Amino acid sequence: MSKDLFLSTFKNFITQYHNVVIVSHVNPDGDAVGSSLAFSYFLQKFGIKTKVMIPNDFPGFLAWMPGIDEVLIYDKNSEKGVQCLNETDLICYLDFNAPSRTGLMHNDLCHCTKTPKLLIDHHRDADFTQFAAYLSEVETSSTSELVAEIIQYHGFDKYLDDNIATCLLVGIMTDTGSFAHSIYHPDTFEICGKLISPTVNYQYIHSKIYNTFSENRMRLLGYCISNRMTVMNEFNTAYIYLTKKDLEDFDYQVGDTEGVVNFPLMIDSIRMAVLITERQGVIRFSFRSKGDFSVHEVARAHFNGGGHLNAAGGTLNCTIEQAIEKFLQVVPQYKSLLTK
Ligand SMILES: [Mn+2]
Repeated sequence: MSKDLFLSTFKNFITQYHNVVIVSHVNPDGDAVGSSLAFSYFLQKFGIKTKVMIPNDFPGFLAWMPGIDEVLIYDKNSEKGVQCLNETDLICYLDFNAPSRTGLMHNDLCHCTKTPKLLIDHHRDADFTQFAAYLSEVETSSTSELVAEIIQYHGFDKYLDDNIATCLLVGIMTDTGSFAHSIYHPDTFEICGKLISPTVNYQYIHSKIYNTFSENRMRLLGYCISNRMTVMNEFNTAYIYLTKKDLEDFDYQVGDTEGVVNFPLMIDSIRMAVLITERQGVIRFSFRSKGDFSVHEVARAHFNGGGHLNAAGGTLNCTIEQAIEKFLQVVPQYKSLLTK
């Protein structure tokens, strides 16, 4: 399904439905929440009843967003979540494309085989056979940019409001690291220019997202860099690991390690940066890269994950020591690509 076809048939498609659930991925980020809320506000303008549902809690730096109090957090109220899924006549996947990315919600989602599904996403390797309609663009900054394009197609003058613009800016800003990466074409800047207005202040939103650290979060960041970062000069790679105890020592709150993985990339020679954390009984990997080195490939081939060229995630079910050992075995396999 091409983008043109999706856009030209979208209104007819969506207005068949009256009760829509919008779901996003586990450990939701600014784009997951921003694109879902904006899409929800947009659908409400067609008289559609909507519910945004995320598998687990959002990070504290998103708590101020419009509509966030209405979001259903599945792992806090799974009964309500199941009820929502059972009553809906369309399930929209935003900012992910595989049910396995929805954590504990996964099983209940997989039971909804008869409910049609819509996909709006920018991750790789989507299986389109499960979707009644889809907009899947790998070379787009964020799902929020895709939602912005859908709304723009139907007319910003008619459908854009301050809540939608704010949510979309949060998503685009966070998925591009404040417009530092993942920008494939000038449309990203153009569309953001249209979202900003006298009542939607970019600097205010930026400050709400980035300048709201707790003291613990700031000290944890310092600890990551000074005590837990290993630079593997031979492979232009650096990694940081955090044990469960480290997180407890700094009174870890959801979102506190957000952005930590980007710091090693600020070292001139580093092509790949990795954050390895022990959380909720599994080991999580967060990968970032500069240039054309694909961390998506590394995450997919060795760490049960994937994502984008320059940003990806993965998980292993093992101890943190075993996870680091595995990582140290994998890195040399990419030496030629990392040092070219
Ligand atoms: Mn995204």
